Amino acid sequence: MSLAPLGYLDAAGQRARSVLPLTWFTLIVATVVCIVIAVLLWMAIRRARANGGQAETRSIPVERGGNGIRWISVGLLVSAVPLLVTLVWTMVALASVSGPPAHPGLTLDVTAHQWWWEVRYDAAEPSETFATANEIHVPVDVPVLVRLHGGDVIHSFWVPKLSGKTDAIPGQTNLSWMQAEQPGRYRGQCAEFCGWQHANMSFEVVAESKADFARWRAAQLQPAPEPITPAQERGQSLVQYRCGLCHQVRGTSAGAVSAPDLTHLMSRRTIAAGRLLNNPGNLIGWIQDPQGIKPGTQMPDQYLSARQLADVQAYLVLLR
Ligand code: HEC
Ligand SMILES: [Cu+2]
Repeated sequence: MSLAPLGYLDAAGQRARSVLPLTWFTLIVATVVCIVIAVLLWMAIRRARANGGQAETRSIPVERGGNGIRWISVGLLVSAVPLLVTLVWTMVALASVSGPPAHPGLTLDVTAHQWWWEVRYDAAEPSETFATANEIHVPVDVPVLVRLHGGDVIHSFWVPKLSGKTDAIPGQTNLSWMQAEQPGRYRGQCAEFCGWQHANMSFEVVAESKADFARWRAAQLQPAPEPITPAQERGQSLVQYRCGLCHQVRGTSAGAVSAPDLTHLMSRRTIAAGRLLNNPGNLIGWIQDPQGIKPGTQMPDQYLSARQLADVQAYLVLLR
């Protein structure tokens, strides 16, 4: 499965960019400390070896003006200064990323579920709102406010290249935000252990030009395409009565919202929160055996006949 890389050592958005220098600073300091300690340890071991394997049992008195006290002072200073710098720097970085944008160009409601992400696009008009899953489209250079909700247990929303971590907690709305600088796909991941399939709870942020975003949004607002062939018609009625108690397909009687919205399923690159690439073959595999692919997932195995599976597939691939 090839998701966009989950890199946190470079940034593609304003919010991540203000944390990046601090990340590098602490990484370099920690690496230097590790190397210095390793070298000192190695020197001590060599010295003991040179002594015929016997540790030196000479005691050095720690007294004022003596050599011992001077080393302790130097050691304290060497560790206190970087710690102090890190503390102040952390406060400054926190202050610059904590405030959500005062005038967001787009507001999203993201609900974290075991183990997938529900994404709602708000608008003043109810007919202009829609939901999708595990793939968040945003326009570049626009501050995007993300209201985070917890569907069941505590999860954490993390898009390292664009935005820091913010927890999604049941019964509480936390705010996060991002502002992408360049078009691209950025990997996101649940960053708070939330159960068996925590590792398979990924998503992608797709940053695109304002025109591309407007086109995508207009397409998402459309109801599902109508079935054309008899197989697609059989598939649609099957989806309505077999899948519609969890899934929604707007424009049909499948209207439940406890699972990913399937209205424009085929517009997404992956399924099952990044677990599989979205293609007709993987779709069949998933529908037949979600428990084998993502053990413990909230979608039960469907036990469809080969004919039913083919019909469902014929209908689903229509949902662009
Ligand atoms: C009991 C509820 C339930 C039923 C019934 C159900 N599903 Fe699901 N389905 C889910 C849940 C929950 C997920 C999210 C699983 C995950 O990613 O961990 C899901 C995920 C999916 C996905 C992946 C969507 C995405 O964007 O990631 C597809 C496709 C899908 N289901 C198709 C179907 C079809 C077709 C049927 C009927 C034959 C069906 N489901 C029946 C609950 C259900
Ligand atoms: Cu999670």
